[in-house]
Amino acid sequence: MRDYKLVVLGAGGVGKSCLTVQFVQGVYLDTYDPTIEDSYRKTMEIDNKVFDLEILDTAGVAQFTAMRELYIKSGMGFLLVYSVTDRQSLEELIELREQVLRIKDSTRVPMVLVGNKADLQDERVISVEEGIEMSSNWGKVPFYETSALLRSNVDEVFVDAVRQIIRNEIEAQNSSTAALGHMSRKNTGLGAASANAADPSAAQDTPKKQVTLNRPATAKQAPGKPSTKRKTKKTKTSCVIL
Ligand SMILES: Nc1nc2c(ncn2[C@@H]2O[C@H](COP(=O)(O)OP(=O)(O)O)[C@@H](O)[C@H]2O)c(=O)[nH]1
Ligand SMILES: [Mg+2]
Repeated sequence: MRDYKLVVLGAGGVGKSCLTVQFVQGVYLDTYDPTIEDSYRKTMEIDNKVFDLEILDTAGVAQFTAMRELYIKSGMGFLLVYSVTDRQSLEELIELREQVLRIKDSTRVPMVLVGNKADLQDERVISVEEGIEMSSNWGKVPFYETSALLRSNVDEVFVDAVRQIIRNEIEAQNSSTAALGHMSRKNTGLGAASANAADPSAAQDTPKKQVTLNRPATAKQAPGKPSTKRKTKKTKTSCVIL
Protein backbone atom coordinates (compact mmCIF):
# COMPACT_ATOMS: atom_id res chain seq x y z
CA MET A 1 0.00 0.00 0.00
CA ARG A 2 1.24 3.48 -0.81
CA ASP A 3 2.18 5.88 1.97
CA TYR A 4 0.39 9.17 2.30
CA LYS A 5 3.09 11.67 3.20
CA LEU A 6 2.09 14.57 5.39
CA VAL A 7 4.40 17.39 6.44
CA VAL A 8 3.82 19.51 9.55
CA LEU A 9 5.18 23.01 9.08
CA GLY A 10 5.26 26.14 11.22
CA ALA A 11 7.36 28.33 13.47
CA GLY A 12 9.24 26.86 16.42
CA GLY A 13 7.19 26.37 19.57
CA VAL A 14 3.72 26.43 17.99
CA GLY A 15 3.09 22.80 18.93
CA LYS A 16 3.95 20.84 15.79
CA SER A 17 5.58 18.03 17.75
CA CYS A 18 2.87 17.99 20.41
CA LEU A 19 0.18 17.74 17.72
CA THR A 20 2.03 15.01 15.83
CA VAL A 21 2.82 12.92 18.88
CA GLN A 22 -0.70 13.39 20.21
CA PHE A 23 -2.10 12.20 16.87
CA VAL A 24 0.29 9.27 16.41
CA GLN A 25 0.73 8.08 19.98
CA GLY A 26 -2.22 9.59 21.82
CA VAL A 27 -0.06 11.28 24.45
CA TYR A 28 0.75 14.88 25.22
CA LEU A 29 4.45 15.59 25.61
CA ASP A 30 4.88 18.85 27.47
CA THR A 31 8.61 19.04 26.90
CA TYR A 32 9.82 18.07 23.51
CA ASP A 33 13.21 18.92 22.05
CA PRO A 34 12.54 21.75 19.59
CA THR A 35 15.41 20.68 17.37
CA ILE A 36 14.11 17.18 16.74
CA GLU A 37 12.85 16.61 13.23
CA ASP A 38 11.41 13.17 12.90
CA SER A 39 8.99 11.17 10.87
CA TYR A 40 6.24 9.01 12.28
CA ARG A 41 4.10 6.30 10.82
CA LYS A 42 0.50 5.62 11.54
CA THR A 43 -2.04 3.35 9.95
CA MET A 44 -5.54 4.63 10.14
CA GLU A 45 -8.96 3.97 8.82
CA ILE A 46 -10.87 6.69 7.05
CA ASP A 47 -14.30 5.94 5.58
CA ASN A 48 -13.70 2.20 5.99
CA LYS A 49 -10.44 2.31 4.07
CA VAL A 50 -7.03 1.79 5.58
CA PHE A 51 -4.26 4.30 4.92
CA ASP A 52 -0.61 4.26 5.85
CA LEU A 53 0.48 7.71 6.84
CA GLU A 54 3.99 8.99 7.09
CA ILE A 55 4.11 12.24 9.01
CA LEU A 56 7.15 14.47 9.03
CA ASP A 57 7.33 16.71 12.09
CA THR A 58 9.68 19.45 10.93
CA ALA A 59 11.94 21.71 12.99
CA GLY A 60 13.95 24.83 12.23
CA VAL A 61 11.93 26.59 9.60
CA ALA A 62 13.99 29.77 9.98
CA GLN A 63 16.07 29.26 6.87
CA PHE A 64 15.47 27.72 3.53
CA THR A 65 17.44 24.54 3.10
CA ALA A 66 17.83 22.00 0.35
CA MET A 67 16.53 19.48 2.85
CA ARG A 68 13.31 21.42 3.25
CA GLU A 69 12.89 21.63 -0.49
CA LEU A 70 13.24 17.85 -0.65
CA TYR A 71 10.63 17.08 1.94
CA ILE A 72 8.20 19.60 0.56
CA LYS A 73 8.67 17.97 -2.84
CA SER A 74 7.88 14.54 -1.49
CA GLY A 75 5.09 15.75 0.83
CA MET A 76 1.55 15.16 -0.39
CA GLY A 77 -0.33 17.15 2.22
CA PHE A 78 0.73 19.97 4.53
CA LEU A 79 -0.35 21.12 7.96
CA LEU A 80 0.54 24.78 8.39
CA VAL A 81 0.52 25.40 12.10
CA TYR A 82 0.56 28.64 14.08
CA SER A 83 -0.13 29.30 17.72
CA VAL A 84 -3.11 31.49 18.66
CA THR A 85 -0.80 32.99 21.29
CA ASP A 86 1.86 34.10 18.80
CA ARG A 87 1.13 36.59 16.03
CA GLN A 88 4.52 36.18 14.42
CA SER A 89 3.84 32.48 13.96
CA LEU A 90 0.78 33.26 11.82
CA GLU A 91 2.73 35.74 9.73
CA GLU A 92 5.49 33.23 9.12
CA LEU A 93 3.00 30.88 7.53
CA ILE A 94 2.43 33.27 4.62
CA GLU A 95 5.93 32.72 3.29
CA LEU A 96 5.89 29.06 4.16
CA ARG A 97 2.76 28.52 2.12
CA GLU A 98 4.26 30.39 -0.82
CA GLN A 99 7.31 28.19 -0.59
CA VAL A 100 5.16 25.07 -0.65
CA LEU A 101 3.14 26.28 -3.66
CA ARG A 102 6.31 27.27 -5.49
CA ILE A 103 8.08 23.98 -4.83
CA LYS A 104 5.01 21.89 -5.65
CA ASP A 105 4.39 24.15 -8.64
CA SER A 106 0.67 24.03 -8.05
CA THR A 107 -2.02 26.14 -6.46
CA ARG A 108 -4.02 23.09 -5.42
CA VAL A 109 -1.83 21.53 -2.80
CA PRO A 110 -3.64 19.63 -0.01
CA MET A 111 -3.22 21.91 2.95
CA VAL A 112 -4.78 22.66 6.33
CA LEU A 113 -4.40 25.85 8.35
CA VAL A 114 -4.08 25.01 12.04
CA GLY A 115 -4.33 27.47 14.95
CA ASN A 116 -2.97 25.51 17.89
CA LYS A 117 -3.02 26.17 21.67
CA ALA A 118 -6.68 27.17 21.53
CA ASP A 119 -6.96 26.12 25.18
CA LEU A 120 -4.85 29.13 26.21
CA GLN A 121 -7.76 31.58 26.10
CA ASP A 122 -6.07 34.15 28.35
CA GLU A 123 -2.96 34.26 26.19
CA ARG A 124 -4.77 34.32 22.89
CA VAL A 125 -3.72 37.14 20.56
CA ILE A 126 -5.17 35.77 17.33
CA SER A 127 -8.94 35.55 17.06
CA VAL A 128 -10.87 32.83 15.31
CA GLU A 129 -11.95 35.47 12.77
CA GLU A 130 -8.34 36.18 11.85
CA GLY A 131 -7.79 32.49 11.23
CA ILE A 132 -10.88 32.41 9.02
CA GLU A 133 -9.64 35.48 7.17
CA MET A 134 -6.28 33.84 6.49
CA SER A 135 -8.05 30.75 5.25
CA SER A 136 -10.15 32.90 2.87
CA ASN A 137 -7.06 34.68 1.62
CA TRP A 138 -5.62 31.30 0.83
CA GLY A 139 -8.57 30.26 -1.29
CA LYS A 140 -10.56 28.77 1.59
CA VAL A 141 -8.12 26.20 2.81
CA PRO A 142 -9.70 24.21 5.64
CA PHE A 143 -9.04 25.91 8.97
CA TYR A 144 -9.20 24.42 12.43
CA GLU A 145 -8.29 25.60 15.86
CA THR A 146 -6.72 22.81 17.85
CA SER A 147 -5.37 21.97 21.24
CA ALA A 148 -2.69 19.32 21.39
CA LEU A 149 -3.02 19.54 25.16
CA LEU A 150 -6.73 18.71 25.19
CA ARG A 151 -6.51 16.53 22.09
CA SER A 152 -9.06 18.76 20.48
CA ASN A 153 -9.43 18.60 16.67
CA VAL A 154 -6.11 16.77 16.49
CA ASP A 155 -7.34 13.80 14.46
CA GLU A 156 -9.48 16.12 12.37
CA VAL A 157 -6.61 18.16 10.93
CA PHE A 158 -4.66 15.10 9.83
CA VAL A 159 -7.75 13.38 8.44
CA ASP A 160 -8.70 16.53 6.52
CA ALA A 161 -5.29 16.62 4.85
CA VAL A 162 -5.60 12.95 3.86
CA ARG A 163 -9.10 13.51 2.48
CA GLN A 164 -7.81 16.35 0.33
CA ILE A 165 -5.07 14.10 -1.06
CA ILE A 166 -7.63 11.40 -1.84
CA ARG A 167 -9.90 13.96 -3.50
CA ASN A 168 -7.07 15.24 -5.70
CA GLU A 169 -6.20 11.70 -6.69
CA ILE A 170 -9.79 10.94 -7.66
CA GLU A 171 -10.01 14.13 -9.69
CA ALA A 172 -6.69 13.42 -11.42
CA GLN A 173 -7.92 9.90 -12.19
CA ASN A 174 -11.21 11.18 -13.52
CA SER A 175 -9.60 13.79 -15.73
CA SER A 176 -7.09 11.33 -17.16
CA THR A 177 -9.93 8.87 -17.82
CA ALA A 178 -11.87 11.67 -19.44
CA ALA A 179 -8.83 12.57 -21.55
CA LEU A 180 -8.48 8.94 -22.61
CA GLY A 181 -12.15 8.88 -23.47
CA HIS A 182 -11.70 11.98 -25.53
CA MET A 183 -8.75 10.41 -27.35
CA SER A 184 -10.60 7.18 -28.01
CA ARG A 185 -13.61 9.07 -29.34
CA LYS A 186 -11.29 11.03 -31.57
CA ASN A 187 -9.34 8.04 -32.78
CA THR A 188 -12.00 5.39 -33.10
CA GLY A 189 -15.23 7.24 -33.11
CA LEU A 190 -16.35 5.22 -30.10
CA GLY A 191 -17.34 6.72 -26.80
CA ALA A 192 -15.47 5.67 -23.66
CA ALA A 193 -17.94 4.18 -21.25
CA SER A 194 -15.72 4.71 -18.26
CA ALA A 195 -15.02 8.38 -18.90
CA ASN A 196 -16.39 10.56 -16.16
CA ALA A 197 -17.56 7.57 -14.17
CA ALA A 198 -18.16 8.85 -10.68
CA ASP A 199 -15.78 7.23 -8.24
CA PRO A 200 -17.82 5.48 -5.57
CA SER A 201 -15.32 6.42 -2.91
CA ALA A 202 -16.03 10.09 -3.55
CA ALA A 203 -19.41 9.56 -2.01
CA GLN A 204 -17.77 8.75 1.28
CA ASP A 205 -15.37 11.58 1.76
CA THR A 206 -17.45 13.74 4.00
CA PRO A 207 -15.60 15.11 6.99
CA LYS A 208 -17.73 14.34 10.01
CA LYS A 209 -16.97 17.10 12.42
CA GLN A 210 -16.58 20.08 10.15
CA VAL A 211 -18.65 23.18 10.40
CA THR A 212 -19.01 25.11 7.22
CA LEU A 213 -18.80 28.86 7.33
CA ASN A 214 -19.27 31.75 4.95
CA ARG A 215 -19.63 29.79 1.81
CA PRO A 216 -20.45 32.14 -1.03
CA ALA A 217 -23.30 31.12 -3.24
CA THR A 218 -20.99 31.36 -6.24
CA ALA A 219 -18.60 28.64 -5.10
CA LYS A 220 -18.17 26.16 -7.89
CA GLN A 221 -17.03 22.63 -8.35
CA ALA A 222 -13.72 22.03 -10.04
CA PRO A 223 -13.82 22.63 -13.76
CA GLY A 224 -14.53 19.51 -15.70
CA LYS A 225 -15.50 17.58 -12.61
CA PRO A 226 -18.64 15.57 -13.16
CA SER A 227 -21.18 15.84 -10.45
CA THR A 228 -20.77 13.06 -7.92
CA LYS A 229 -22.57 11.99 -4.81
CA ARG A 230 -20.01 13.89 -2.74
CA LYS A 231 -21.65 15.77 0.06
CA THR A 232 -18.84 18.18 0.87
CA LYS A 233 -17.31 20.31 -1.82
CA LYS A 234 -13.70 21.31 -1.60
CA THR A 235 -14.49 24.99 -1.96
CA LYS A 236 -15.99 25.14 1.49
CA THR A 237 -14.31 26.99 4.28
CA SER A 238 -14.03 24.52 7.04
CA CYS A 239 -13.62 25.91 10.45
CA VAL A 240 -13.80 23.81 13.53
CA ILE A 241 -13.12 25.52 16.80
CA LEU A 242 -13.18 24.43 20.38
N1 LIG B 1 -1.38 24.98 26.33
C1 LIG B 1 -0.89 24.36 25.27
N2 LIG B 1 0.44 24.26 25.13
C2 LIG B 1 0.90 23.62 24.03
C3 LIG B 1 0.05 23.03 23.07
N3 LIG B 1 0.82 22.47 22.12
C4 LIG B 1 2.08 22.69 22.48
N4 LIG B 1 2.14 23.38 23.64
C5 LIG B 1 3.33 23.86 24.37
O1 LIG B 1 4.22 24.43 23.45
C6 LIG B 1 5.51 23.84 23.61
C7 LIG B 1 6.15 23.69 22.24
O2 LIG B 1 5.48 22.64 21.57
P1 LIG B 1 6.22 21.79 20.47
O3 LIG B 1 5.28 20.76 20.00
O4 LIG B 1 7.55 21.32 20.97
O5 LIG B 1 6.43 22.91 19.36
P2 LIG B 1 7.16 22.78 17.94
O6 LIG B 1 8.46 23.52 18.10
O7 LIG B 1 6.26 23.47 16.99
O8 LIG B 1 7.35 21.34 17.65
C8 LIG B 1 5.28 22.51 24.30
O9 LIG B 1 6.33 22.17 25.14
C9 LIG B 1 4.03 22.73 25.09
O10 LIG B 1 4.38 23.19 26.36
C10 LIG B 1 -1.36 23.18 23.26
O11 LIG B 1 -2.20 22.74 22.47
N5 LIG B 1 -1.77 23.84 24.38
MG1 LIG C 1 9.06 20.23 17.32
